[in-house]
Amino acid sequence: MWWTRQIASNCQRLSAQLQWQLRCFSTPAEQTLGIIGVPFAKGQSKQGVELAPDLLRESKLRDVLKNSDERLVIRDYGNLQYAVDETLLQQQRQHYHHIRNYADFMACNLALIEQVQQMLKQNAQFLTIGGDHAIGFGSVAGHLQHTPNLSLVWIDAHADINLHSTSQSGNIHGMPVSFLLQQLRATWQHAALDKIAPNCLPKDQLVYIGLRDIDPYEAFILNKFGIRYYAMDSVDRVGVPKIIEMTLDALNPLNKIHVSFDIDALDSHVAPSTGTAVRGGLTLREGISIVEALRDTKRVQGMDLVEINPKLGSEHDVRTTVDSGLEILKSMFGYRRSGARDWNNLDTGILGREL
Ligand SMILES: *[C@@H]1O[C@H](CO)[C@@H](O)[C@H](O)[C@H]1NC(C)=O
Ligand SMILES: [Mn+2]
Repeated sequence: MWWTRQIASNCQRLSAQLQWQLRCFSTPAEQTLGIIGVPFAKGQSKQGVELAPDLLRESKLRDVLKNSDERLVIRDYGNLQYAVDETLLQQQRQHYHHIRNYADFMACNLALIEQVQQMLKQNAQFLTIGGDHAIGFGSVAGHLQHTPNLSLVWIDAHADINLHSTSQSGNIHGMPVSFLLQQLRATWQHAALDKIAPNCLPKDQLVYIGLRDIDPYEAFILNKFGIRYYAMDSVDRVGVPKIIEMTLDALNPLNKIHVSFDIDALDSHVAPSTGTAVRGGLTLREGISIVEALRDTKRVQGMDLVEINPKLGSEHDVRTTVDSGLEILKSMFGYRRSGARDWNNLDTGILGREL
């Protein structure tokens, strides 16, 4: 009968429309990811880290992320540009001439602070690709200006919490955390931090994982302020699951989370191409476990991946390091080794009626 066909076709249309609407609602704004490359290499003395953002893009970063969660909408903002002005050069000459490239460090991070806020206005989450870890300051500080109630998980072989007065190398990639904490701000009294990044990180909302090369003054600072850090000896003693549990217990459950991942947190077998490799680090599986667990909180809003240096080691070393970095990103942005996923987007039609 014509009218049954009519009803059937109306139903089909309605159901298609409903499905389309469901799809729209299940692809909410929270699936948008902004990416910025920061080819900054002046926080340390080895050339090459500035090549990592473009190398990751050439290594199919976008496809890897897209395959980890097909609902992700990726906006790549290219590589950050900055210009050094006379005020910063003057600050450097007068107060910070004993550390390397202060003016460049500050100019780059000022631009990054703006960029991160811009990305968070337009996207639910962001990824900053270094460059060396000096850019951790701007990435987290920009995040804090947008989201004052923030927790930070710093996954690294090093604590990166030197002051200009305690650093032996003068390399500023070993100092970014000291710019972020309320308690250490006074040590940067000529940097005008209250003006450029007024929101600080409370020391109880910082957790380190993976440390194994801590300078004496850094150890003093960590202990004096009671900063939580799970060095590799803790990983050995209690294992990664317990460390994740203690980390999540320590962080305010209402806060968003920033994950700053230095590739040198991973063992130098799986991440050889990095400037300050240290043996005895996290296995790739441990690294993946940590980011999977953080991701599962649904609170991660920003991430850094830094210190991949394509000019160090053999071609094979570089490939291994980039692949490890991509595995970490894949798990952070939704891939699950268990196969667990959101079934809504799966076309189950091909399974036939039995399933
Ligand atoms: C941040 O936390 C404070 C309490 O610690 C709370 O009063 C405030 O509403 C929070 N802000 C946001 C934006 O959630
Ligand atoms: Mn680091």
